[in-house]
Amino acid sequence: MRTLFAPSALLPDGWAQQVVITLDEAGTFAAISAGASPDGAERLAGPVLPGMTDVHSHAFQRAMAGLTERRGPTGDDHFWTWREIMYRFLARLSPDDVEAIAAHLCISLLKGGFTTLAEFHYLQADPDGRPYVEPGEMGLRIIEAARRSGMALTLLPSLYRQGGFGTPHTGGQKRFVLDDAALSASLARFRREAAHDRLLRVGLAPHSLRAAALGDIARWVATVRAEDAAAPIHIHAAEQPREVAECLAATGRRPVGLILEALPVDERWCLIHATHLAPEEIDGLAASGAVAGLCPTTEANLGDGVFPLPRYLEQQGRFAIGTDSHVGVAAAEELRSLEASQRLATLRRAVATTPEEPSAGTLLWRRAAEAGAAVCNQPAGAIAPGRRADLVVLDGASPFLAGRTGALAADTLVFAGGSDLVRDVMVGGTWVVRDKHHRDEERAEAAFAATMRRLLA
Ligand code: NGQ
Ligand code: ZN
Repeated sequence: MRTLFAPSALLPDGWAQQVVITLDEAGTFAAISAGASPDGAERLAGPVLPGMTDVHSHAFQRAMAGLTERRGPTGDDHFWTWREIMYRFLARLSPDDVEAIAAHLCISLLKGGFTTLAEFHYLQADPDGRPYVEPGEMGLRIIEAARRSGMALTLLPSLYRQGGFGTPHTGGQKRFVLDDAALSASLARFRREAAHDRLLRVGLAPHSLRAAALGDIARWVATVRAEDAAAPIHIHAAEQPREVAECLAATGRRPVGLILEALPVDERWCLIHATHLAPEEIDGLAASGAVAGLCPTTEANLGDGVFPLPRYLEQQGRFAIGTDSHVGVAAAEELRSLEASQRLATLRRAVATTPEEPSAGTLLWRRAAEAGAAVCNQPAGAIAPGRRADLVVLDGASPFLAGRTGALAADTLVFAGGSDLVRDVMVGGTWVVRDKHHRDEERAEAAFAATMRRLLA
């Protein structure tokens, strides 16, 4: 047993002061007591929050951040032209490249307050579109990168079979497609890894209704759930108006409505983006218990649109955050961008609040951490007995946090700070970031830089 003392800590029912946190040997919270004495405990350097889960990542896209911000030849630049650039970028990536990119990414995310990463893994085949000889080769590299960093990982191999509703996949998409045998072999390999790794979980990511037929999705969800009833299912949905229009044309239904109606959606499903929703879809998604996986900095970067948060929160909808294309890598930045998009759309302030929780920073962090961990099948997401000890300790010595604790510290972090205010990060009882430093960061930075120089040469 180990005890930590926090001047203030974000607990399941709000901020508490003078908190003693007891951990057991397995790295799980054993007891939490507020208003306690610091005697004999390790003193933490500032206010403490539960580690955040990053529910949506395509790790390789970190290497593209900043490379796609130029006007194209026609001046008509949007999500679908970005996607073409992305396809050209990934065509040459090797497993070594992906591992170097992912290793650097994990460290950046840990320093940004994320303790778990959900990798929506669709870059699965070799450059010719054939399965790697070693089943799950690319996913194993992401597992290796996460392990070296100390970050928890939920790996979600993707079901990707077609280019659009009923149309074949294109050349740029050939690295995403695995046939049934290859996808089964990958899943079996990842499950073997998870069997002896307490920080690793495995689920399934049907890419989207565009990229897999409804019947295929239903069949694969049933197969995966038969092996593991708790397996998370993540799917992209309704990110762009064109996707909604194509779905309507092909099926007569909007994507989120169709997913809710035709698939066994429950609280272990995460609908990524879910940006373009009709009112009944907002209510239906909230009522299903599924989580909306919002990726605010990427959605802004790609020109996706604005998620209807006020109505969704009124309906008690659950949400989590993802860094997706990794133009941002800090939990605070995602939450700030989420609230900012709402203020721009509604001309209101303090949108993500309730009379009971008036601090937007507190509400956003606590709810995203709780729903994010749950929908990635990770026993984390709150500072509470029985949960894995994933902690983010703020830099109490920062002049910016002088005189601010509790909700004011959360609001300062979310609305005026970022990775700079994160001092120490713990995953499963182990410190992985100490005094703003990760033990592997110099090596990971050098490998990432070498990879980038080669890719850009
Ligand atoms: C992805 N990214 O899978 O990387 C997608 C683009 C698609 C985002 N949606 C590809 N942000 O949706 O077809
Ligand atoms: Zn995505």
